[in-house]
Order: sequence, then C-alpha cells, then structure tokens
Amino acid sequence: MKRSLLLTMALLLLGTMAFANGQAADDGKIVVGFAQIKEDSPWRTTETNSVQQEAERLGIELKLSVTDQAGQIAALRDFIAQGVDGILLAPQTRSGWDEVLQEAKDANIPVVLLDRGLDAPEHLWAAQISSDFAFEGRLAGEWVADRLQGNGKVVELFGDPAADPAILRSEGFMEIISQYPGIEVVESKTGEWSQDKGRQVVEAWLAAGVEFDLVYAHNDGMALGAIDALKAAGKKPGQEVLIISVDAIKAAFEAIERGEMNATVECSPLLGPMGFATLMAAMDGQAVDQYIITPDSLYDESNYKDHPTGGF
Ligand code: GZL
Repeated sequence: MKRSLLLTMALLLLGTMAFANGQAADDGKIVVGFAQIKEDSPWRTTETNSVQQEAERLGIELKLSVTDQAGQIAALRDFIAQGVDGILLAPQTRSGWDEVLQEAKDANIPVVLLDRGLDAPEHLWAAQISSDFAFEGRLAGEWVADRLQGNGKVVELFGDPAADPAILRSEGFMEIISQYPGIEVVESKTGEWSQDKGRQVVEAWLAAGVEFDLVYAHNDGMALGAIDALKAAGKKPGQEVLIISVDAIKAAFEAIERGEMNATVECSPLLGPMGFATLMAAMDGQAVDQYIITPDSLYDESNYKDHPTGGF
C-alpha cells in the first residue's frame, strides 16, 4: 500500500511540475510574450494597443512586459522559463541580445522583432518588422534640401544613440544632406526621444546663441519639445525656423495645422497584425522573410490632411 501511494504522489508531483514549466503548450491556448520598451509616447502606446488588440482578436494569451533593455532581457528569460509559444520583442537598443536570443533558440521559441532591429546573428531571430529608417532619413533629407534650396543651418535632435532607428535616420539624412555644401548641420544632440528633453536641448542651443534655420528631429516628441523652446524664446517655429521629424503622431499633424511645424515622415506603429501573422508562421515552422518593411511617406503642409487616420 505504502509503495503505491508514494508512487502515485511522485507521479502527481512530476505532472504538476511539467504543467508549470510547459503551461503554455499544455492548456491548448497559444501564449505569446511581448517585451515592450518602457517609453512615455503616443507612438509606443499605439503600438502596444495594436499588439494587444490583435492578440485578443486571435484568442492568444499575451504576456506583456514593459521595461528598459535590462528588463527586456529578464522578461525574455521569464517567457522562456514559462514555455511560451512565441516572443515579440521591441529591442530598445541594438546590442546585448545574443545570449538571451540563443536561449530562446535552444528552447525552440521563435522571436519576432517589432519596430527596431538589433545586432545579433540572423539565425537567432525569425524576422524584423519595422520601417526602413534610413529611407525615412533620406526622405527627410530630400525635403530639407528642397525647402532650404540647398542653403541653411540645421540642428539635429537625435533619438537614443544606441537605438537602430536613430542611427539609421541620421545616416539616411546625412547621405542626402552631404550632397549640398550649402547645408550645414551645426549641432546634433540626443533628445532621448522625449518632448521634455528635446525642449531642454533646444533651449540650451538658443541660450548659447546657436543660429539655425531648421530642426530635424528623429521623432515627433522631440520636435514638439523644440517647438516649445522656440516659442518660449519668442521665435516662430514653422515660419522662421522650419521643423521636420518622424512618426506622424496626431500631435504632429495638429502642430502642422497650427503652422508651428512643417513636415513629418510617417512611421507606422500598427505592427500587431503583421507581428502575429509572422510569429504564428514561424511557430508553425514555416519560412518567413527575415526583414518585413512597412511603407513610409512624408506629410507636410501640402498633404497632411490626406493622411488616412489623421496620425497615430
Ligand atoms: C520606430 C520606433 C521609434 C519611434 C519613436 O520604429 O522604434 O521609437 O520613431 C520611438 O517615437 O521612440
């Protein structure tokens, strides 16, 4: 009697442990972990909502973690330990991912990158779904060259210097601007993607007597900060000093409407549907494209009212 009771208890314990580790697979419901960047921006919120809405539509259980990069690595390890079926990752910075992506690979859990790329061997992640950031920078550069008629002083509000979109938006922009000897980028500094920091950087430039004709910001949040700083200094943003940025959030279109901003390059945050379609295919062992690029276009005073949703 005693032996069979012990055997039964051991089997029950093993079953429970197996269930706890492999919960995602055992209860039949697909479980996906999403490691999102902690960032106070309408763009980021719109992206998270897009992912959550698509998970709900598909009946997928979404485990959402919102942190900085260190927290994202810990979240991925947590997802792996829980035995999720797939992972969505918006990598805050380009570097530092090889080890944890190898762990996901070893656990046979596909990882799809959303809205940013990273520096890790391509076999460690299934696909990157994002805009072509260098193209966005080139679009902005061509608009600036045209609007300044090849002559003027530009200041650049950089995003996070360690982040893929910031690095590539700057490279693309300079690829075009460098073709115009009359256009000079006189200052470039990170505004850390935020309106408040963007405002502080431009305030400091103005206080230092930096003269410029145009602000190129890597995202609308920092552009709105530049507008705040210019207005506080008694200048006319959108008129005396031109403003172009990236993202096409609603507040940017509202600033263009007020004549305080001139252009924004669309960068869609609506990546949920494509993110899950790609991840599900990868989970099913199907081959997926390594890079899936969402199309972008530029909106300025002449066409911003044509945007299908009025901004994100
Ligand atoms: C771009 C995304 C960027 C946005 C910024 O895909 O990673 O992150 O352009 C945000 O607004 O900081």
